[in-house]
Amino acid sequence: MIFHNPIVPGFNPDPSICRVGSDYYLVTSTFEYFPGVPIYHSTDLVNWRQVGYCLTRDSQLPLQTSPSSGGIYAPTIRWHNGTFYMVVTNVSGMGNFYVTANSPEGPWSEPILVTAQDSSFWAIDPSFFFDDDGKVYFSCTAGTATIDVETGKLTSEFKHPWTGSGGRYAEAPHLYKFNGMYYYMLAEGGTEPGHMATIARSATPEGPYEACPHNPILSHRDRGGNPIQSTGHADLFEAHNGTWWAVFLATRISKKYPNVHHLGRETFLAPVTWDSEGWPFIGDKGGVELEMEAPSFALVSEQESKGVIHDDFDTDTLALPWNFRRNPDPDLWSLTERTGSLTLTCAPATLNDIAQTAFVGRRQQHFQCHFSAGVDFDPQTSHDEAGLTVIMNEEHHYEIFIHGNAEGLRTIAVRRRIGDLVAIVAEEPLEDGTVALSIEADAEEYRFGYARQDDTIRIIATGSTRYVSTEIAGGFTGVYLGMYATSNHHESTACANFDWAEYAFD
Ligand code: 6LW
Repeated sequence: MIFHNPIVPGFNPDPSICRVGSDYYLVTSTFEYFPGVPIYHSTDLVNWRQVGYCLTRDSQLPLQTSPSSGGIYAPTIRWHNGTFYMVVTNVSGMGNFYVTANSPEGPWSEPILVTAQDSSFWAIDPSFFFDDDGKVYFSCTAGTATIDVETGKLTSEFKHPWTGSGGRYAEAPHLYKFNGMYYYMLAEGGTEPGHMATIARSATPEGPYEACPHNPILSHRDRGGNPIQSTGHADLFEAHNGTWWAVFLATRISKKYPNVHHLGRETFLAPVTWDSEGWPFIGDKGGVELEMEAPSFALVSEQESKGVIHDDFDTDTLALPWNFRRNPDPDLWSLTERTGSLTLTCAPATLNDIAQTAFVGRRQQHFQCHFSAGVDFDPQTSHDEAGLTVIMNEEHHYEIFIHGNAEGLRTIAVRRRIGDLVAIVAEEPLEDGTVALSIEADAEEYRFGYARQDDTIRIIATGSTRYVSTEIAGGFTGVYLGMYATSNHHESTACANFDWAEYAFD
């Protein structure tokens, strides 16, 4: 049976996985988005369902001033003696810390900071390894040290067990014990197309480590034109049936734009094979495919290839896929102000600002998708606007929005911001009443439109996927599709009521 990669599509980079019996839990990086670090559950490695977030409170996740691609980098999840540990870095403040829980749904603890013996340290990509003798090792880009997991205090100096095979940016270390040997895996080459996973091993955790003779054990650096690029940042594990696997990040490119990607770095799965000398390979000698042989226990028929996720905002908590950019300001959003609607108050901050905005959005997870929402919005001044956005970061985003013009009439417009070029590319008058705003996407472009009542959608502008890609916009995230409201740096009490929102994909 064949399964489809990516197993967790859309912006879900730096995956880490742990197994509890035949249950698997996976976490990914979230940068400036709130809540942070989604936790996904699977029993078959190919169907994943989000069960919560590890970081749900301001005290765990201060991101108020985080720029795009600041905040939360590269979590590792481990389970030991009945406790889940999720260790991660907040590069916009807290540094390296971990939270613990008895159940993956939470509650997760307050953060425990990782503190070095004598001084502070700056590093990313933290990981825990629980050895059989009770020692716990903390690895990160600064090296490996022993740690007291009750207090977060490191109990030895950092030492690099192995510095890699010579690629730039040796990072994402994970220390493991497999078949009586210690294995130390790294990512090298940077997270772009030169990305790879490399490994070394030793009879003791301290070393000396011997490099795998066939490093890299995963890379598409020489597979230009392959629809999958930038494979790396992996986590290895043995499944409950004795087979071996890796999860790792990779990007998908389109035929028209083979040198850019806009859906972010996504989570992929591939089998791991061991050679007779005890060295692993991920996939087919380091190469992976969009379709691969599934684990024998996988329910491949359930893997979703199309679907509609519709939200009527009838509950008093937001459904799991929705996120804020940075910590939400409770004055800017509500599910109770108008029953059955998501209300966003026009915030002074715009999507261009590194600030708490009135924004609720979700990952774009598929090239081909349709994001739409019904909105009731009466701008009070010509500064008020509300609508839908395709956003990669503050400097690269497209909007379809309703606003009031100087004559006090409503108009609907499409704006594209590409770096320092900002343009309204379409605008037309709009009668009173609720409107369905619509963004249709394929691999190459977004089509912005709207519909009144039961009318068909009228497309008024397009925007290229290329200019919201990571290679153009910079950073580590992927495109979000969201609802927003702003008063463009003025005071306002105008509210936009979103009665429903829908994400459909095929
Ligand atoms: C992460 C590093 C990386 O910390 O990108 O691809 C950084 N690997 O390991 C941000 O995701």
